[in-house]
Amino acid sequence: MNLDLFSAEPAPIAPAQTHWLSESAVLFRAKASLEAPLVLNEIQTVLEHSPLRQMPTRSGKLIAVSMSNCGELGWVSDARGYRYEAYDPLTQQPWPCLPALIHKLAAQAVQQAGFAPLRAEACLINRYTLGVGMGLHQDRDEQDFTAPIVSLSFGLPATFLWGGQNRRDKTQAISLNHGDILVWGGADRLRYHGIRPLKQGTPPPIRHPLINQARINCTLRQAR
Ligand code: MD6
Ligand code: FE
Repeated sequence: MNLDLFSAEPAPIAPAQTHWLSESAVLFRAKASLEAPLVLNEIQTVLEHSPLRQMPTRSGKLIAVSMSNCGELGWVSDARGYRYEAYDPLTQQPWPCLPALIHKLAAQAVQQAGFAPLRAEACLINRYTLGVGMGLHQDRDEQDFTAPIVSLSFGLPATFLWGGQNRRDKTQAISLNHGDILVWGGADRLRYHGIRPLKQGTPPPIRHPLINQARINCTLRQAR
């Protein structure tokens, strides 16, 4: 083999693969995988201040996914319903600040997806353990549906169900893997979606207590 040691071309770094799920939804495969250990540390610091908890719904049943938030506003559920709050009801303190790297990764993805810059006021942190999923829902607790949502996934792969504008529309199953970033908005902003109960799967190449037999998902939104 003739190794050209003086080639001006550096070894190409594989670009994150980009998949358009539809008109206004883009999946960037593994886009955050290099930064994952640092992002998980950022999340761990957030959770030391505002711990994960299972929130009750209006009916009194607990949501299976454990949740917390960072940023100016946090998504909460209780006997009064779903809404955004500036204070963590558990600690009665403001939610921890949105960590810098999470913000940077989300802003880059929004730009690459071709959306206007996001005012990321709220970052919901979801943790799924084996057997835990999230039923089909729309994200409609925000005031402005023209702003996109950015979602970052870490840990075990999950099956994301991508539906239509009506609950009964057919869903497409998409695997969300460690380091994947999903951006969606525009015409797709109110699509139904959910997560199948988490199964054992190929673990990511790094270890971190937050993703030991679990999946972490963060969604950043403009809430008001
Ligand atoms: C999850 N995600 O991936 C749940 N919603 O665990 C969501 O419910 C979601 O990923 C709106 C936009 C992106 C999402
Ligand atoms: Fe959602």
